[in-house]
Amino acid sequence: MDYKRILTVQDISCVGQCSLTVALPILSAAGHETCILPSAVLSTHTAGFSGYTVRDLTEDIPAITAHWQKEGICFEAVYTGYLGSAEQIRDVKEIFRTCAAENCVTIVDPAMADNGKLYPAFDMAFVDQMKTLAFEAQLILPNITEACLLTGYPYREIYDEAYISGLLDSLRAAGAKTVILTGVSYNEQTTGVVVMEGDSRRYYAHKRYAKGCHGTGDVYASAFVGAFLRGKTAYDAARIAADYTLRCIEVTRPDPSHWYGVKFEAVLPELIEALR
Ligand code: PXL
Repeated sequence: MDYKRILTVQDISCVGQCSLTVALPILSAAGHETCILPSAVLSTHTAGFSGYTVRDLTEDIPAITAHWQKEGICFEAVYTGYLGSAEQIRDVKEIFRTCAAENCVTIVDPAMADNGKLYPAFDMAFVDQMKTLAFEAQLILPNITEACLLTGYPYREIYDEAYISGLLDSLRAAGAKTVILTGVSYNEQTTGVVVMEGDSRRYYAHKRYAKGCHGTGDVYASAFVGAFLRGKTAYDAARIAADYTLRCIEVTRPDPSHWYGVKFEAVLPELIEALR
């Protein structure tokens, strides 16, 4: 089996089933050694809770990575998610250079916005830094809002295939390599992802539930990374991650008290089976 040492850089939301509390178990279940670098510690995620605490760990990162360098520790893949500050993005780009094993795979989920809006912690200075990280990475997983912010392409809630095609052209022109564009839906019944690799663009669609769930972007990206690093093609990894995320939503939907995340743990065996 392909056993990879991955570094994932994202926040710890102590409660809320997103970022590291999702990435670590999913990547481990996918069979990879998963090293972590927390970008910040929050009492909860920022979507739907109020009065959450935040400790930005930007200051700690240079010493942590200097220690890894001294120990000769490097990673076969680096996967970034929700980051703590614009300044921290510079340090993360440095990790791509200093802690990368030969042929290291760099994957950026530019987790900063959804539904046409930036998350509360971020501003356009953060977006500008995120562009430099995203266009350096080998693979990015933006949703439509994030892809618009990365390119300046106008955000639209209602769109057609020509709009998505123009958005993908803009990403490519800006320097994006492989792109997994998430949350692409052309009708009420289905949603899906577009996988763009060079000149190839393929769409994978599946059932859509009217109400989205928090944290599914992180579940999706983590399952994608786990599958891709197990040697699946980008399209197959995108499909496996989409089917898994859909199952997470299905097991969570009957319990309205579980509004803050998805019960991804309950369907990990299905992800493991899909990776066989
Ligand atoms: O799921 C993305 C995410 C990660 N981390 C924090 C968040 C969010 C989305 O709102 O608030 C802290």
